[in-house]
Amino acid sequence: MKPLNIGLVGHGFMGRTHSNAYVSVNNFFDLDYRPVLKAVCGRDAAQTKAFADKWGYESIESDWRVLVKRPDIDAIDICTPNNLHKEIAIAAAEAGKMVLCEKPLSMNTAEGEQMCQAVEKAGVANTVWYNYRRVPAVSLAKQLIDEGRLGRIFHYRAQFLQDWTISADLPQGGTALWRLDSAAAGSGVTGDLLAHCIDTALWLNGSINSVSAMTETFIKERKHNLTGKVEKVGIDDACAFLCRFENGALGLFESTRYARGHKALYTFEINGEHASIRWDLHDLHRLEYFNHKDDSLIRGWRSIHVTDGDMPYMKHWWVPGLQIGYEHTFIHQVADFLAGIAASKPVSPTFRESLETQRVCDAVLASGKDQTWHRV
Ligand code: SOE
Repeated sequence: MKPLNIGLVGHGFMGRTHSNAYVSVNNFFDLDYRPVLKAVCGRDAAQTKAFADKWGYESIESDWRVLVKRPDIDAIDICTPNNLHKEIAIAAAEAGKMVLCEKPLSMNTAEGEQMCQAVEKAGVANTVWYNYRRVPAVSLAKQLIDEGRLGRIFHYRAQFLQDWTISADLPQGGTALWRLDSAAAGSGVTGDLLAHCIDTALWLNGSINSVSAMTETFIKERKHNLTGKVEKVGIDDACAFLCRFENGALGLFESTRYARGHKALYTFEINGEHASIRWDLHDLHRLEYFNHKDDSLIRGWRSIHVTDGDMPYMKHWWVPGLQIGYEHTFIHQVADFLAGIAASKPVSPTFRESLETQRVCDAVLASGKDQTWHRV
């Protein structure tokens, strides 16, 4: 196996999911490449060292500018807050490195476009970690739709509900709470959660043409961890939007961090002419399927346990009936990325494909502001 030397920037929650994927992937997938954990980069030397020791990174860096220039690094993996994605990705591409970037691609479309141009000009492999595509049940949904089993699609409905920011005492900004700080995150639930729903929707149901959104910031001021002062909150706490897809389907999307009782409830339902499907992250190994062509006496919603070897990704895991979870979606993305570079083929979603999600997010946020329909 050829080594692929990884330089990871950032070692929070996503740094862990990606590192776990790198160390596990070759145990389950037969690939030409093997990720080597060369270096992890972080601002706090003690924390970065502890992370490196835990996951097996060979070295640490405190400045990503040094990391991206290291000749022993092949691929830069960006797990930082969103406001650093652009600068790091462009510098990495200019240094000839492959780039794997956490979602969302960028703070906005304009930044994302610059990132696309940088990786395209450098001709380096690139991908964005929209991991939910690679839940086997979600990949199966894609297969069923592409096979035409749903027929014409009329409705696409998705929600991503959380409740972790309800307390007005929760500060914004800094290590764990940068998602609440618009300067670091760009937006709130739109870029953080709806971006997942939009990525899946574009993949499953094609382009979105126009959107009409409402956004709300329920807690208007929060103490800022970096300045110590109470500051205006610039993110959207909740967002709901209607949309029209290119294929004529109507879309309905909702996301909030104020849905008491819901921690990470990502669900979608798609209604077609012949069949419907729905999926729920809390039951991620199941795909619900209703086929109108079934004999009417036994017609009803069936719950497909997506664990058989002929279902997407599952032949690489255990035996039929034994399910896998959240962390495996990242392993699948690494496996696909490594197979892609071996075959010199782009790995979806590329930066360019993810820019489409960014465009929809921008249109949603603009519509939330002026309360009119926006074309994407
Ligand atoms: C936010 O809480 C978050 O961690 C997102 O940033 C992730 O992308 C999502 O998968 C789970 O929720």
